[in-house]
Amino acid sequence: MTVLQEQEGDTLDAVAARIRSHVVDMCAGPEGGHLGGAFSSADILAALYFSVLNVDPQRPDDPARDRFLLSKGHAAVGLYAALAEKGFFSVGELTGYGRPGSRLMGHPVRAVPGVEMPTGSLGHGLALGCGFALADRYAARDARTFVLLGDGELQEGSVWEAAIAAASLRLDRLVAVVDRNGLQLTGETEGIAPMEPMAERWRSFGWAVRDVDGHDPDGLADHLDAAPWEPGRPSVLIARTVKGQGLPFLAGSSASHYVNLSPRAHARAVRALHTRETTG
Ligand SMILES: Cc1ncc(C[n+]2csc(CCOP(=O)(O)OP(=O)(O)O)c2C)c(N)n1
Ligand SMILES: [Mg+2]
Repeated sequence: MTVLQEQEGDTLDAVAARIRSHVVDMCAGPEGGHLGGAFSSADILAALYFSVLNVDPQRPDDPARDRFLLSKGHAAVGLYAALAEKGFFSVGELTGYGRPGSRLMGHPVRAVPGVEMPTGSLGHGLALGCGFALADRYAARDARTFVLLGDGELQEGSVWEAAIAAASLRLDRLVAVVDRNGLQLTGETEGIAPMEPMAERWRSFGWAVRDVDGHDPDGLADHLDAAPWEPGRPSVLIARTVKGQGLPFLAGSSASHYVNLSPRAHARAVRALHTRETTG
């Protein structure tokens, strides 16, 4: 039986805090996990699943649903936490993450309720999103498709092919979110392949652009709810984030990218999250 986790009167901040807490627990398991990018996108995921997306965990295949694609599929632990909190499967299932027999693996697959496409090889989500948005148009459905991209992922040329296609097809039901945490696997994106001014780049490709604080879930929800922002143009929200946001000893550091927390590090992380929650 599916256990519904959504709690009445929940704030988006509270949901994001629970997502981070589940991620910390999963990253202490045998598989470890991509904590940094899951933490930078936790507020985005909370806003999407608990305010924006028209999805029903009881009807995950409803043709009229909105779609969400985690193009940066390595942040799977964040997605699993959000899906479990939303009620697509039980929160208890998260303890099986990365263990033999579990469907919750290091990268998401379609066997997991709520996962629209398997992702993990970077650079494909936006093109897939174009396909979903086009299919909705042909079927005369007014659903929207949201795609979450990493900022390092933007170095993949296929992202820009998709950006060109979306603009030329006038796919204004397509919304991209860039998790602009400034870090990729091995260091700073601006040191490796500069992308600024990022808003201008997207604008020049024909997209409507907003450049915002990625750790304000209510603000994020307002922007995403309002898309499309310009008729006939796809929308991209550049969400300014911090990789590992929420854990002082990892935040803003490449070391947060992938972690396998020891019992001691796990206890420290739990304490840090608790302190953050109780002191704001
Ligand atoms: C095509 C491809 N190349 C390389 C990788 C390995 N890889 C996994 S995560 C990552 C860094 C991604 O950085 P970013 O997109 O900024 O993600 P975030 O900072 O949100 O974790 C890389 C290179 C991959 N998954 N796919
Ligand atoms: Mg990044």
